[in-house]
Amino acid sequence: MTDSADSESAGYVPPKVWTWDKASGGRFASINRPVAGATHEKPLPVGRHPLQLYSLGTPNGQKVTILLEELLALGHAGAEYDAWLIRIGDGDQFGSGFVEANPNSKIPALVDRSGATPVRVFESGAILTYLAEKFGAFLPTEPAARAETLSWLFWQMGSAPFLGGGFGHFYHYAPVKLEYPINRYAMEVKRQLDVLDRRLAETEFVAGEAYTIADMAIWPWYGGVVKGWLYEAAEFLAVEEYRNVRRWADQILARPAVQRGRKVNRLTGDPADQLHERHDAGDFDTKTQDKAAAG
Ligand SMILES: N[C@@H](CCC(=O)N[C@@H](CS)C(=O)NCC(=O)O)C(=O)O
Repeated sequence: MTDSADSESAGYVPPKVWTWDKASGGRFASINRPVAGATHEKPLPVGRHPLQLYSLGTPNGQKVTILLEELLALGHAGAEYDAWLIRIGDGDQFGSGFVEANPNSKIPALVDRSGATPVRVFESGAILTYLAEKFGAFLPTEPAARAETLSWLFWQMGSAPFLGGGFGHFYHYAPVKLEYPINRYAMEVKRQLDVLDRRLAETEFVAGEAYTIADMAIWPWYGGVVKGWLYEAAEFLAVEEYRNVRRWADQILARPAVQRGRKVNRLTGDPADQLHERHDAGDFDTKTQDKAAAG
């Protein structure tokens, strides 16, 4: 199909200058806007732990809670954290306190209050790197291994928007099903899965023989796809083809810290897997949504 035939079939001719059409609809219409900054005054809550996380249990949020749970499992008591829920569907990311923590208004955002001056960190890849360096874990220091880990971490940061914002949006969330973007992004996502599958045929974990922050970043997205958790797209993408990714996804899921991390700040799925806020290690036993409903 030519470009012009495609735009005719979609019935859209771009105007000379784009303007904000509030009525454009779609799943995220109520929160999407073309300007940055706060919409309302709302300071962020602060708990008793050194690390304050403001997040939601989406794949981008899970990366950080998985790392924090892994650090705690290794015995790093300084990784104790309060995980506060940011309801992005309600616009919490546009509150003044959140915008101070992340001027980009997207979860996750971390504030480290362990020192004399609070340190804000935003962008999940930056948060993973900051915490891995702070605790000296899950990011190799030997230059070649470190380069490989950071390469895969940045691969995830650059690739996942095609999976989520591209494929997931047009296949699952868009109010109309359009062949052109679904084809374009399905092709790219399958290419990305093949990149991972070939890599994971060579090595146990994505950056080599050690489990690193690269696995923690990639797993919630690409592990989620092959497990059939994202966009109801497992059959469409024929994920059974990616045998090495499936082997790796199961291996990561078997880790108790991963199982805990993926529950934190989660608002969807089985109530037993939803811990809306985490302020104490014991919350996993007492405060998941099934316990809340029962109690
Ligand atoms: N590159 C960012 C992406 C973060 C992101 O897209 N967060 C989404 C949820 S998964 C969000 O907060 N969306 C709210 C909005 O767009 O207003 C990261 O990795 O931290």
